[in-house]
Amino acid sequence: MSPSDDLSDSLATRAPEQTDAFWMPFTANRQFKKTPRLLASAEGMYYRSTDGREILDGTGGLWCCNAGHARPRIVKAIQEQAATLDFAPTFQMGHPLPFVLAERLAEIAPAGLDHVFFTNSGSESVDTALKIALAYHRVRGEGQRTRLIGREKGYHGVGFGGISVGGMVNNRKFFGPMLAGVDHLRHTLDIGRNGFNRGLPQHGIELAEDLERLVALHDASTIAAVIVEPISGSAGVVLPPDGYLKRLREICDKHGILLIFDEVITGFGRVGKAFAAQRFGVTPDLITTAKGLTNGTVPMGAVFASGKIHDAFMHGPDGAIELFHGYTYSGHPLACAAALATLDTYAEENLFEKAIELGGYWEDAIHALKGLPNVVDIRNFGLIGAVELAPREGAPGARGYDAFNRAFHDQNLMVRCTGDVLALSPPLILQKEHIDRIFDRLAATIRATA
Ligand code: PXG
Repeated sequence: MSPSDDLSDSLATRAPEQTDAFWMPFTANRQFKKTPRLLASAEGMYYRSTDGREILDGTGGLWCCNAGHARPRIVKAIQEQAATLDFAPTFQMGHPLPFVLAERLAEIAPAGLDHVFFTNSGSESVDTALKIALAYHRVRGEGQRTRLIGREKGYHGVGFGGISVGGMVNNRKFFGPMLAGVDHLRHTLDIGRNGFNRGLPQHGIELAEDLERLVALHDASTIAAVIVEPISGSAGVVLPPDGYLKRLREICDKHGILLIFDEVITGFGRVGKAFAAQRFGVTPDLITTAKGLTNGTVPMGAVFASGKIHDAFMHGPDGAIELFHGYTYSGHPLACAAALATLDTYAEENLFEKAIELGGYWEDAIHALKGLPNVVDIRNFGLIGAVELAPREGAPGARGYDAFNRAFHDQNLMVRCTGDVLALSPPLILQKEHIDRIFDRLAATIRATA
C-alpha cells in the first residue's frame, strides 16, 4: 500500500479535523458540528461510527440501502466497471449497460411501464416525470394541459418542480413563487380517526374526491398530471387510506389526467413487491425512482413511462430528437453496473418479498411501543414504521430530534426524525432478531427522552 492509500483510508474513517467548509444539506449545521454523528464504514445491517461503535441501521441509510451495506456483488461490479469504462456519453452516443438495465427494470415494473429514462437522483426523476407529462400532452395536441397537481405534505425532492408540487412548508416558503399553475390535494394524515391503526388507514378514502374539487375549479382540460407518493416518507410516513389510490386512478382516467407515483422510497421492495403500485394494485402512467435502484451505492434515478406515453413522442422525421431533456450522467456506467448487481442481489435473496414475510412481526413489534411516554401515534406498512411523539410545548421537532440523537449516541441505533416523528425503513435483509433489537433500543430511547 502506498502512503497516499494509507492517508485516504484514514481520512475516510477518522473524524475530520475541520468541519467548517462543508455546508451540510438538510442539517442544523451549527448544532451538528458541536457534536457530530459520523459514520466511517458499514457492512450488512450495521454502520460503524468514527468512534468505533457498531450502529444498527434502522433506516437503510436514508431509505436507500435496501439490501444492506457493502454487498459483495455490488462492490465488485462497481470496482470492475470503474476499470473497464469509467464514463461514456448517452447523448447521441451510447454504451451497452443502460440498454441492458432498462430491459431488466421493465421486467420487474408494473405491466405496461416498459420504458425507462435515467437520472441521478429522486429530485431529477421528479422533474423529468413532470416535464414528460407536460410534453406528452403537447405532442398530442393538448398543450393547454399545463397544470400540475401535488398534495399537501408531499415530498418530491428539491428541484423547483419538486418543491412546487411538494407540500412541506419549510421546503417551499424560502424559494419564491416556484412553478406557476400548481395546486394541491389535501393530505391523508388523520390521527384523530386513524390513530394507532395497523397497516392502511380505514378512514379517508373520500379524500381522493378532492381531485374532483380541483377539476371543478380548474377544468380537467387544463390539468396535465397528478403526482403523489403511494406512501410518503419525509412528511413522517403518511399512508394512503384503503382504496384511496384506486379512486385517484379512476378520477384521473375519467378526466384524461396522467397519474404519477413517486416511488423514490417505496420502490425496490420496501412494501413487499418491487413497487408499491403492484402491492396496491394500482398502475400509474409514470413512476419516479432512485435510492434503492443502486442500493444507495452510486447516485442514480429512473423514470418508468408507459408505452402510451413513450410512443406518443416517437413521431416526426427520423433525425428529430424526440425529447429535449437529459443529464450528462443519465445511464452512467458505474451507476448501471451498480444497479444491475443490485437487482441480482434483490432477486437472489428474494428481498422484494421480505416486507410481506416480516411485515406482521414488524407490525407487532412497533405497535408494542404504544403506551410509552409521549407516543401519540404509530403507523406501519411493509417494512416502514413511524412513531409520532407529542411536540414539546412551543418547540415542535425538539423532542423528535432529541430522541434521534439519543438513539445514535446512547443506543447505537440509527433512526430518522422528521419533526417529532421517528421513521424507520431498515434494510430488507433484516431478521427477527434485528427487529427485536431495533424496538428494544427505540423503547429505551423513548423512555429516556423527556
Ligand atoms: N421523492 C421522494 C418521494 C423522496 O422520498 C425524493 C423524491 C428526492 O430524492 P433525492 O435523491 O433527490 O434526495 C425523495 C427523497 C427522509 C428523507 O428522511 C427522504 C428523502 C430524502 C432525504 C430524507 O424521509 N427522500
